[in-house]
Amino acid sequence: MSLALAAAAALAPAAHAESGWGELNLTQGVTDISRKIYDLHMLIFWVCVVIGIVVFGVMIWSIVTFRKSKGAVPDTTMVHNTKVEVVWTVIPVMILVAMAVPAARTLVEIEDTSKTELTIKVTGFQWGWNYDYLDDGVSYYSHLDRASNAARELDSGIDPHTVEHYLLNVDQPLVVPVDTKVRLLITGADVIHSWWVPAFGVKKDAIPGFVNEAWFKVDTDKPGLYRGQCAELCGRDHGFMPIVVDVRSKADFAAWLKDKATQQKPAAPPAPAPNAS
Ligand SMILES: [Cu+2]
Repeated sequence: MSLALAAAAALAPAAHAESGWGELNLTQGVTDISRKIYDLHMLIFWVCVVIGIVVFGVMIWSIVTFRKSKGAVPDTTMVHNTKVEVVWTVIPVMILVAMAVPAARTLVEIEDTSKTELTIKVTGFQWGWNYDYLDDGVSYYSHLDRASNAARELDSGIDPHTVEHYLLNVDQPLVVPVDTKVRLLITGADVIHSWWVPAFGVKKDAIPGFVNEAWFKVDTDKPGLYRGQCAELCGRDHGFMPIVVDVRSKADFAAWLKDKATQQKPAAPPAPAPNAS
């Protein structure tokens, strides 16, 4: 048991590396929540490793030590033995309860959408996303970019490998500031979609008639482009509605939002609600 834990401790830093075997692991993401989800994943992973080593260890040891050729005689009192039954029920229950505590703590944090600084309504539709900055009157659609769209067509003659970020690029990304608690109100316009950006630790269903909440707060030193996809099989073009989030500094974001708001002013009043067209 202690040997397994020592091995776990020795191997743990390797899992953080972004190359070699580390690439097989989850990424840590760029938000506090995504890191907590990662830590939770690692904790449960090592609990599973220890359980695996202990169970297989006992099993292999018993098979080798009590084999027939060494004159072992089956112990029939072990069958339906109450003591044994109680022990191997109580121990797993205790392990499960112990794992549920940190998991519940993280879940509560994920669901806590209080004290948000910016609210954006996200509407999934066949096939793309609509982003609506509720407090600023800015609203626009985000579709698969032209290069990917041209290459994906049947007999297009374009090699997808030549298209940068093939099927993972959009015409207009969602723009958000760093170090800001952004609340997303996620809904669907036609069928169920799911807004998923792994680096933020956010994956939430976009269901027609429901408004789901999610939030993220990107680290101050991690502006950049983050990509995701629709994570709910939503029909023919499910694979062609990627998500790109452009995380900018607070000043850059404010300038962008102001620009966008003045651009959209004349067209804004007649639009009653985002509609799939
Ligand atoms: Cu979808």
